[in-house]
Amino acid sequence: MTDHPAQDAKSANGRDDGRSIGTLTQENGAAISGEARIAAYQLVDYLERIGVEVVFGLCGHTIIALLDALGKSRVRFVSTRHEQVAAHAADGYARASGKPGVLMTHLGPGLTNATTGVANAALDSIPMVVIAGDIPSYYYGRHPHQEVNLHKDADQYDIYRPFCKRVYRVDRVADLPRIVERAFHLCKTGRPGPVLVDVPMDILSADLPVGSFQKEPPPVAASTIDPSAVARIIDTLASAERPLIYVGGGVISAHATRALASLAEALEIPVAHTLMGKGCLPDGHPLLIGQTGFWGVPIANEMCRAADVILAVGTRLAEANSSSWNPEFTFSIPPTRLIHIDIDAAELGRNYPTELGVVADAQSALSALAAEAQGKSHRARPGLRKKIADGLASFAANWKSEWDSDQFPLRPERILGELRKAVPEDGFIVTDVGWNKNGVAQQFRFTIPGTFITPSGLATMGFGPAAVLGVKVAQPNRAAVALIGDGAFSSNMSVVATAMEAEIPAVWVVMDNSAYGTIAGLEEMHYGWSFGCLFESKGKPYSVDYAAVARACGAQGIAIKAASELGPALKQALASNVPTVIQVPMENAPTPTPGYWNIMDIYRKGQ
Ligand SMILES: Cc1ncc(C[n+]2csc(CCOP(=O)(O)OP(=O)(O)O)c2C)c(N)n1
Repeated sequence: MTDHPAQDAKSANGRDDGRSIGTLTQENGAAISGEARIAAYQLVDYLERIGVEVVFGLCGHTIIALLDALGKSRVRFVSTRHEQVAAHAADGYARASGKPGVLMTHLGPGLTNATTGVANAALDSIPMVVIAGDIPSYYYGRHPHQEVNLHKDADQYDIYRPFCKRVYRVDRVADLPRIVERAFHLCKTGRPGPVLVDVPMDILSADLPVGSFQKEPPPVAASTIDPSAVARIIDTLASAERPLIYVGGGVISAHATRALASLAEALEIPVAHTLMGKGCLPDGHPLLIGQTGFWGVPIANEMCRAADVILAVGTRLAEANSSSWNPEFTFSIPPTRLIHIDIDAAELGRNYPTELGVVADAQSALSALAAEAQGKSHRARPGLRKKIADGLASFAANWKSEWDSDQFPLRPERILGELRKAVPEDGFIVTDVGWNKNGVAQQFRFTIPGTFITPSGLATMGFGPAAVLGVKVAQPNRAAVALIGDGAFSSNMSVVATAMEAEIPAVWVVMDNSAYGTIAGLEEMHYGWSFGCLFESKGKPYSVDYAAVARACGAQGIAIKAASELGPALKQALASNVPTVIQVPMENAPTPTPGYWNIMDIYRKGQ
């Protein structure tokens, strides 16, 4: 007996594990005899062996061999109602566990449905392995059912080429072990990202010699920084008048936040960050000045602009956080001097002239820099901490009273206020795009790195409702709340059914403004109305009872009717251990935008 009931059912030939004794053919065509086992079962055994706990996916005729193997293994399979949901859940799992997310999809429409989720992971440098079924290899080019073949036969894997670190198609079963090992190795080394392994269904059902999956991804030491570069950077920072450290998501994913704090404190240097870098120092740290860019905070933009030297670490210096690279708003490089450390050489020197670029892991680089900085004398920076505290306080004064507002529909800030009180410090806040992402990045306080999970590079609406599933699977003992707009929730509502089936007690707080509010606001600002952005029926606001949708799935659904109900509802939801949707009517108020976004100069209203 096994500990999995399904494993006790024997297959028709009396074996329960896909094994057969017979003659096999080696790669060179020579016959060998020995024990063989179907590739799909060996693949799933391998996943188990290398520590894969969970696979997210959706079935199709090309992958049921894998499903049979998964069902008989210890690897958990979370079956979703849409492949985009599976991809975002695998992404959320990777962010909250630090391990690669694993996604399994059917061919053609399954793989294309997952595209958005995989691309979202790619642009946020999230490690992921995508295993996709494909048409039988012997039908390549005959245009079998669901083959992608308009420009090239059997071409589905090329759809993933622009955003995957590597796309593999397995043309011979003997290649499967090597390719799967490479996929797990590549997805997490260097700059992490998704890797696709596209497997024709006949190859999943082919025999492989037992023990073919031998090789495991090698342990890889982090890329380090040259000692002479360390000395040069520390000398530059210590002698600068207004130095600044600018931090991106690479610092969080490399677990380099302690080293960052140690460096900043040793030389008394202020720290600003990108969206993905939020949490790099605990909010409230006296040297932390917050997020830069369009939705940033004024003191962060101001001090970045005025810095004489910036050390940027683990960031792309991307458009949103750099105010579209307009020198009047966030970075003025030159005259500011830039030193840039990143794991990916392609990021160095692209958007700004760079005095020194370093290709290194953020953890090893910041640790080396912090060690060199200890005890080092540096220029005095009188008044720095007061300047930061005053700057942050004067901006926060703009919305301070809204955090307690009793207004109904609620002010978005009140929702943040209740959330901060109800969710433990080590709980996860998973956002989507919209007020939720921008407001949380600007105004919400985090003290534990990695607890803010948000879609940055692709900024995908629909990420939050699904990613929270993976986050909660990765960290079942910590709270996980998705703070999302009604547009985002309605684009992926099937997540509630999946949470019920897979027993994932996620909480979704739906900020309901009956609109794609952020875009509605933009259109209103530039064109005087919000055509195409409001939820309406017969010319009147149209509102969905999302709480009732949750109840229809068997989950908890709570409709908030007064501001004072939100705090108790959150506490109850988190304590209940039941998937819960909390629907919160909210005013469509814009997030403050202290920075700049070039799109504002493009809109032109005509007749
Ligand atoms: C898949 C996708 N489609 C469109 C957009 C453009 N977009 C950015 S914000 C937004 C509105 C989101 O609406 P909602 O979830 O209700 O949040 P709100 O803006 O109201 O806070 C849209 C449509 C996007 N980012 N992703």
